[in-house]
Amino acid sequence: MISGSHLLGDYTDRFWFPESASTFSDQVDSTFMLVLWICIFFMVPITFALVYFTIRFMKKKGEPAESQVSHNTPLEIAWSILPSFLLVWIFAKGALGYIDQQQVPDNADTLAVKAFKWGWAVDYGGGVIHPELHILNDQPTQLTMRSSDVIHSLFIPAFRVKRDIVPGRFNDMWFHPKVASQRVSDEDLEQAWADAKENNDGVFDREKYQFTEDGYRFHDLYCTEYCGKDHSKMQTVVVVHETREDLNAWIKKYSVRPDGVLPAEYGKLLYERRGCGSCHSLDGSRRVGPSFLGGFGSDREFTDGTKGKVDEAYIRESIIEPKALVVSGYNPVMPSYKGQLSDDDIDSIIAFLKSLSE
Ligand code: HEC
Ligand SMILES: [Cu+2]
Repeated sequence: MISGSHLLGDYTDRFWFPESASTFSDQVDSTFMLVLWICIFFMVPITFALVYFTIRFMKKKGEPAESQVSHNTPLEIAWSILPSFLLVWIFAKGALGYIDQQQVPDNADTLAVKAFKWGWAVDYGGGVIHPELHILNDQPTQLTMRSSDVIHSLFIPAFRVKRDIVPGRFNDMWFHPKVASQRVSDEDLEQAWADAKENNDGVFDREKYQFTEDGYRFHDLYCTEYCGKDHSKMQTVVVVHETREDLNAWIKKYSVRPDGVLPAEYGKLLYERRGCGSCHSLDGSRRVGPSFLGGFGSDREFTDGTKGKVDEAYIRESIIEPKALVVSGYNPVMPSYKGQLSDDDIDSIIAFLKSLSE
């Protein structure tokens, strides 16, 4: 799980904009700067004139106020028409940028992204679902996004793209990344893992090392629509791969339980990667759902009045069809993972839950 509630990336060497990493960035930044400079251009002389006139035409105390305002038609026409050209300029520049962002190129890669309270699930096909967004450099990429609960909003500051994700419909966005993420050296990666095991219970702190578990530098991706208690933790990373081979190798690495990894260990990995932790704790505390600690083998009462025991079949059903039996005292808000977790994945999760009750 990600700790803290700030961004993962390090912006200390930046004055204000994050890195400009997509073909949209320059357009968005120059529009912003245009508006900013127009504002400064007018604000400075107007402020000076305001202060100057206030002093210049001040009346002594007791003198009656008088008004000599009369019309100056040419002046009024000029200050109405000239600024309207500026407004049209701003509008045209903004509209052209907006139209670009609406027109998805035909050759774009498409990825399905699901937002949920409080995390992200990117579907890479073939059953590989991962919270990080991995894409190919110099390749237009479209995200088709949906939400399993409330309104979220996906924001990638380095790409200058942001769009709401509304439950019950698909929203999409696209971008064209133009800077590949660096890979750190194998030594640095090994050292970070050694540090994580020694000092952090094996939890890899991306914010501390400034690269991912797999050794890639990254951009931030986070939710910008206040969506509940852990909204501020709804953040992940974007990695831009240099080549298609490198991207596919990364995807393959996450496609099945690797050789030699025990089901219970893999179940813990899935628990972290797939965001079960935002609703199920491992320490006995109550979150949106019941804690996994000591759950296996215990008795349950359900909202339909029936009773049962937490066993393999019940866990499997809870994951595939969570609304079939809802534990008393909880709301039926768990999303179904039908088709998104393989049999082996579910067996691994069951093994992990068992290990928490031994
Ligand atoms: C949005 C919150 C949420 C997420 C995310 C979530 N769950 Fe749940 N889960 C719940 C709630 C609420 C319940 C209790 C109500 C019910 O039975 O549906 C529950 C119940 C369960 C149960 C039955 C627990 C018991 O002690 O009776 C299991 C097993 C379970 N979830 C597994 C998972 C797994 C595995 C994941 C991740 C792949 C997951 N859940 C993700 C909210 C969530
Ligand atoms: Cu959100």
